[in-house]
Amino acid sequence: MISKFIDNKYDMKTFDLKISDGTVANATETFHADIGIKDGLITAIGKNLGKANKVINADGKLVLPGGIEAHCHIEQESSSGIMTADDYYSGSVSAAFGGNTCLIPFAAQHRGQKLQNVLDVYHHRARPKSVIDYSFHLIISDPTDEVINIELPAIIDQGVTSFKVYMTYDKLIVNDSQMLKIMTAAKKLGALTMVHAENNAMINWMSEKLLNSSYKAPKYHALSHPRAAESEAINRAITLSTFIDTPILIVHVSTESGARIIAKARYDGHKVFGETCPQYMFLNAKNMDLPEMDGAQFCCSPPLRDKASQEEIWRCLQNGTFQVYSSDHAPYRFDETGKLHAGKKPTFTKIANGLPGIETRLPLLFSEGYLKKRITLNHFVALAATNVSKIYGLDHRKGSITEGKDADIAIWNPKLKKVITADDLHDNMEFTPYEGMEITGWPEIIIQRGNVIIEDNTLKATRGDGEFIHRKKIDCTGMPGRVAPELNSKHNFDVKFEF
Ligand code: DUC
Ligand code: ZN
Ligand code: ZN
Repeated sequence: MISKFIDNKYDMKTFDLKISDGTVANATETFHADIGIKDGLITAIGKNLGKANKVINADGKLVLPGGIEAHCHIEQESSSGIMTADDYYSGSVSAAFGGNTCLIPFAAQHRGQKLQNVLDVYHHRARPKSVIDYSFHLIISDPTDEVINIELPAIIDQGVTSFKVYMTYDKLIVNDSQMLKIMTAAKKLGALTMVHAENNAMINWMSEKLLNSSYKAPKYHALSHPRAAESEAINRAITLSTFIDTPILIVHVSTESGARIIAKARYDGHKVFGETCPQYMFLNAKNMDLPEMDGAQFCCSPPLRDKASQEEIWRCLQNGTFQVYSSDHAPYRFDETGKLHAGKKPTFTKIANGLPGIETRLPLLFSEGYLKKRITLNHFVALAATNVSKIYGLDHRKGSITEGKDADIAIWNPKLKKVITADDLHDNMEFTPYEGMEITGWPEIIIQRGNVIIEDNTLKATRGDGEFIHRKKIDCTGMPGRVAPELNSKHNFDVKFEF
């Protein structure tokens, strides 16, 4: 480790806050330094910085950028009308206790809704409640011409520069022509298309076969979403996006076969990103083999796979196939408000899909990834914050400990051991799929734009302290891509396609 700062060039200033003597890590470097904070920004990094109104001694601690949780469902109605258990208060508090200082949940369009109305509703939900900063990704389920040509450009101008589409779920699914239409708009507008890639027909076919043979218990959910359904859809989504040369991010990848398609596309220089989630690294389908309806607590889509898949997903995180590691926090309680909304003993097809995990995402990776030497500390920071700050257009504000950026900092105690238990978590759930796991290394002090929001295991922030962050357009510099020859006027008898 280096100590790269020796000069005291800041002694004329009084900082609002100074973090002294910590080991600071970014995605590219680790060093000992003090950090001076003024007016919500990191204004100095060095040694002997001078006076501050408040000093935090971080000796023996790791001083890291605040995590950015880029895939979570907060105060969102599902397409079946079920509201997530967390609103913007409990969801953001739980995220903060898990080392995060920024969230990007979804603003979900259901069919017939205007995008501006959807976005306004989510602003209205988040603004008075979120304790940490936030942006939104849109979900597009109704890509009419009006939505794509008129409404979407206005949304992108408001700093919401990414959206998710679904290749499955009857009320959300978009077909291939709609995907092309959406992706073409994304290309023109500088936005990123996120894709839930699973083949709907294969899932329906498997579900019908299982139900017809009376296989109804929660664990059969895992069989009803075959691996091939994921890889087929990933292949199709990437084929469409690379045809027109527009950036795409495949979310919550659970299979090695899917990851390989992403890796190949990236090798070929295409603008393709991949995301995975802790559930595919720490859990497997055996967790669903429980009495009665208990397995419902582990129903998510794509589903949990097997032990071998867990190792493969770890490998793809290590080798960079996945740049994004998100919780996919989709909190549905184990009762009639959530998992069991369709009755006390629904078939696996009627169980709400999704797992909680916004608070455990980073501690799990820190303990089992960094401390067990599967990834470096710098790679941990990249996955916690830096990569998504760049991919989703937040890096002008967040994602690293750099002079001029928001003072969003998580101070980690690398030695603190705790057993995960639902009672200790701050979300609005009564279970965690990671119950009983012993984790070493937890965030202890969380700082949001220079304000200490968690200290001594106590929340200091109040509702509404979080701010909406206007994101930049998507920058894929360095990812050359190429449009298909049929769309390229050099190779298509000079036919000009407008993008
Ligand atoms: N997709 C998600 O992204 N989250 C929860 C369920 C789903 O299908
Ligand atoms: Zn999804
Ligand atoms: Zn999700």
